[in-house]
Order: sequence, then structure tokens, then C-alpha cells
Amino acid sequence: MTSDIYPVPASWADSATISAERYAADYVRSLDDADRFWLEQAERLEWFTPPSVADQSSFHEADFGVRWFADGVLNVSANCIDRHLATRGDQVAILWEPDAPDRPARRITFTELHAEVCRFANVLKAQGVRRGDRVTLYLPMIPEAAFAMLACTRIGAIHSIVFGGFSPEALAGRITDCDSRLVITADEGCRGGKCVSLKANVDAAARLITCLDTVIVVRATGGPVAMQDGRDIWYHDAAALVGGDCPPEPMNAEDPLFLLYTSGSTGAPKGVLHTTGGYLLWAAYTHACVFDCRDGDTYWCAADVGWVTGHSYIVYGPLANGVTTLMYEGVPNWPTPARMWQVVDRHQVTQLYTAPTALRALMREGDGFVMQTSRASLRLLGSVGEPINPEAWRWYHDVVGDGRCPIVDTWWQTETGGHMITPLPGATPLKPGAASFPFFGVEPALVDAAGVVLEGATEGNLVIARSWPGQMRTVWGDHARFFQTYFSAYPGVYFTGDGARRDTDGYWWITGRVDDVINVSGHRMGTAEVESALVLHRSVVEAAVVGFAHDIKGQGIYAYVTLNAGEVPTAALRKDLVAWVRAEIGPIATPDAIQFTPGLPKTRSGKIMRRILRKIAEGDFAALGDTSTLADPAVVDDLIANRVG
Ligand code: 6R9
Repeated sequence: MTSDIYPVPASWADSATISAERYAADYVRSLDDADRFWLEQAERLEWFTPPSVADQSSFHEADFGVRWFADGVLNVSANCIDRHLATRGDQVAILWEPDAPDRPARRITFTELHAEVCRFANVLKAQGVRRGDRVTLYLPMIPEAAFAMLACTRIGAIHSIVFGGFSPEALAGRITDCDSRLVITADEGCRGGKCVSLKANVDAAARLITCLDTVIVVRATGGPVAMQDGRDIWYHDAAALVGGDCPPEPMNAEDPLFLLYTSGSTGAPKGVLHTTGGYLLWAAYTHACVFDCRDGDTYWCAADVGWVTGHSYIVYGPLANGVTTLMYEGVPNWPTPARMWQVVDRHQVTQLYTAPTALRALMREGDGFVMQTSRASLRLLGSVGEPINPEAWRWYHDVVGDGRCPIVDTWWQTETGGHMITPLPGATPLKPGAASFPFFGVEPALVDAAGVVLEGATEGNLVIARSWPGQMRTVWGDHARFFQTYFSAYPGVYFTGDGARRDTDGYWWITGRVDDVINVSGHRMGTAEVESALVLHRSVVEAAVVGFAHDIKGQGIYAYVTLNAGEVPTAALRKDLVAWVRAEIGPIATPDAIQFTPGLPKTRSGKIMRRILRKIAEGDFAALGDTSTLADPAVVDDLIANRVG
């Protein structure tokens, strides 16, 4: 690990909202005088009824629950739009850059956003959507995705966004789990010059389920679409029939805001539920402190709205703060590896927030593509999604940012709603690869396997010792699973699933997942999900999936597959299995390696020893550890001999 320290640049130290002194003082206050601190922060939002209480949460089984600002009443779209109209009506709210660089950008002002969102909300109402109903969004990265999200919040409907890269099967599972009767999609989504028919995927999903009765289709590309009578409606037709006025629905702070499905170490993806007040405050406050945007800034978070990063840091955080947010339809390296830097120049981007996997892929193309652009507008760089290796960090800092811009390496999760451990640009001297210090109100701790709290410079399992406003409230339809997943391993604290190290200067370094979750190109995936997909194939009797270190993706997917008796392992079958997993889950779950094996290493009680499988996938045969508890130690030799490298 590196010990370099990059001091706070003078330009930031002089002007940042949060200085080092302010961070130190307010962090202590946020823990020692938490309720007062959070009621003060809540004033950042506009409430119909301001809250009189802050934290009423408990992580203990007897009175378990997460609750914040419980008597407050507000509306998210009013906070993200209406309250800016008087002061920023003509300012661009959403600046949209299309996939193809020769197509025009779209600039939607706050006034226009208000009109679009009100109209969209009225379309939903006309379709019978009411407070508390679930609406599934399966959309490309077009402004209508943000309009639809905000329209849901305006009328108190709960949105559930499914990433456009998920397959019809995955989409169907997420629609039925929350019993959503309406889906909003588009004709096609285009990324990297290739168009995918999202509407056709919705049609395929609809054939697998029964709850869906309305599909609203946004015309994005004009590509071919089959409309089903009585179920499918063009958005532009429906919009022409409704009025443009839609007052925001007063919502309780603890009313559900959105659901987002995410992978865990066991079972099917779970619907993470966030609520109205705490989530919005967390998104807005972290966004304000971490990115420190000023009037005139153009802030770009290069994520997809299908992931939590897109929710909190493309839409809700920046818009709540009245910041111009750039939304990019395409991919980082098309039509050229210079594309991201060209977008930065074209729109004079001031803050850029992206993922290490994109940086590693672009870094590999050489510095030339970066150097042909100016990037002089950039003041701050951000990283999210996985640990950033020091090499990629230095390239980002030295080449992309010309050594001028601080990097905020933000550690957080779908479950946390927003940043948890992160540098603040005016307060934190940086160490490449360290997430550095906890945000206000966040109390991280390290525990060993037995749950004993570890002090000083050490490494362990990362837990959070108290609630924070942006914390998820439940797993949709399964509150017991919420407790079981996050609060049962170490009683009284929230278990993140990550490992971390605290160094002698008190910096926090995230070391990666300690459970059966892997991180492929910044996308979170349960190994169990890929295994379930594999065993659905008629040739497969058993499968075990592990992650392995991958230069670009961070982690790759390595699958061990046992075939049914009589099945012959062939290259064609291997190809077929890869296609199968892509169809079951989506391209993001494409296995990088499939190894056919007559058996898996199991204990006598039948538990698969994943530790051994991980080592073999890594090619690390020397350190397999104790294999004596295996029912059949000979499988290990076969696994080593037939490793796919
Ligand atoms: C925001 C997001 C969460 C998991 C998390 C951790 C990894 C995210 C990180 C990071 C190291 C960072 N992770 N940011 N690891 N440094 N800056 O990515 O949410 O998709 O739920 O993934 O991603 O392992 O537990 P999500």
C-alpha cells in the first residue's frame, strides 16, 4: 500500500464549504449532538411540515426499525424542481448528451423540467396510478427517465428502476416481486452505436408474468415497435390528453420513495426500500459537501440511472441542490476512447464522477486520447463502485486531472442511499486508494469474525454502529430478511458485507466484499444468482461461481460446472452456457471462464468450499489451505489440472 499524501489544493482549501476544521468540529457534533445536528441539516430541504424528531432507529431485534424525521411532510419533486423555479427557472437542470456525438445535446431548464414532470405525473394519474403504487422503469439514459422518476415522486408512487441491460427474465422477476402493474419503457436504448429493443424485452417479460396491465412507451429512437392493444400506450399520445398542472402530493418523511433491486450473497435480488425524507436529505447533503458545486458549474456523474449512483447523484442529489446535472446516454469509449474527455470539453464539465473500471479501460488506451483534449474546466474528480487501485488513481489524478483536481473516492452502497466514507475536497489530504474518513453522522467500526470490535490500525469486517438518514428501511415484502441480512451477524450494528482497513493515520481503506457478492465492472452481483441461472440449464446438475482478479473489470466471473450424467463437455456447450446466463440475467453476468468438473470440493456435510475454488480461479495453488475436511480431496487435483486460464 502506498503512503503518499496529496495535500488539499490551495484553491480548495480557501473556498470549500467544508474546511478541515469544520469537518473535524461538525463530525464530532454529528455524533455527540446527533438529533440537533440532523434537525438543523433538515432545513436544507423544503418541508410542508418540518420534522420535530430526527433519529428513532434501533438495530436491536426487540425494537428493530429505521426511522428518521417521522413527523415531517415534504415532496421530493417539489424539492428538486419547484423550489428552484423562482431563482433558477432558466438555468439548465438536465443537460443531456446523446450516444452519438453528431446528434444535438438537449438542455432542459428547471422551468421546462417542471412542465415535463407535471405532465408525466398526470399521465400516470390518468392510468390510475396512486400513492404507494409501484411503477417499474426500464428505460435508457434519456431525460424521460428522470422525468418519470420525478413524476412518480410528485404523486407518491414508488418507482423501481430496472437497469436496461437486464434480461426479460430478470425484469419479470423484479416486476412481480413488487407487484407492479405499470411499466415505463422506450422503443429502444442506444449505447455505443448499438440499439437494443427495450420494448421487445418488456413484451418478453410480460409473457412470463400476470400482474402487468399497462406499458407506457417513450419514443426515443423511432425504431420498430409492436404495440399491444389495450395494454401499450405511447407516452406522447397519453401526454397530449392530460393537463400541465400537477400539485406535489404531501408525503410523510417515512413514506416509501423508491425500490431498487440489488444482489446479496444469497437468494434472489432484494428490493431495497428508501423513504422520502431521510433519503433526500442524505443525497442532497452528501452531494453538496462532497462535490461542492457552485453556481455555473456543470456536474457529470457518468453512471446509469439503473444503479443507485444514478438515483442519488444524477437525479436526486444534484437537482435538490439546484445543480446542472449532465446525463450521458452512451458509453465511455465510443466512438473513441477520447469520448469522455470530449464531453468534458464540450460542456465545460466542472466535476466528473465515474467508476474505476471505466478508468482502467481508458488508461489502457494510452494518454494520447486524454491529451488531445483540454479538460481545463475540471475542478474535481470522483470515483465510485469498487476499490480504486493506486495506479488508476494516479492516472486519474495526474493525466485526466493534470494534477490539479482532488479525487473523492466515495465508498457507499445501494443500502446506504449515499456516500458513507469519502474525502471532502477542501478538508481531506488524499491517499491514493483510501476512501479516507466517515461522512457526518457515520460511525464506522471494524469487527472480527466473532463480532469483537477492533481498535487502532487494523483490518476487519466493516460495520456501521448507528443509523443515518439515508439508510434503507426494509427489504420489500420481507422485513425479516432485512434484519437477517444486515443485523444478525453482528448484533446491534449494520454489517456492510465489506472488509476494511484503518491505517495509523485513521484513514479507512475498503478492501472489498467479504461475502459471496462479487463486483464486476462496478456492477454488484451475487454468485448465487449466476449459479441459479446455470443450474436452470438442462445439461447442468451443479454450479459454483466465484470472482477472480481481472485487469479491467476489477473482478471476473469464474464458473465451475458439473454436467448431468451422459452430458459431454464441449466448446459448443460452453458457449451455450454463456449465452444462457446472458439470457437469464443479462450481459453484465457473462461468465469469463467456465470450467467443467466432475465434482465440486465439498465438506462431508456437503458445503462447497468456496475458498478453494477462489484460489484455483486465481491460479494460486500453493495456498489452498487445509483440504483434509473435504469429502473427496482428489477433486482438488482435477480442478487444478483443468483450470481455465
Ligand atoms: C454505490 C455502489 C456497493 C459495493 C460496496 C463495495 C463496493 C462501492 C466503493 C466500493 C471500494 C469504493 N464499493 N464504492 N468499494 N471503494 N469507493 O456502488 O453501490 O452497487 O450497491 O455496490 O460496491 O463493495 O459494498 P452498490
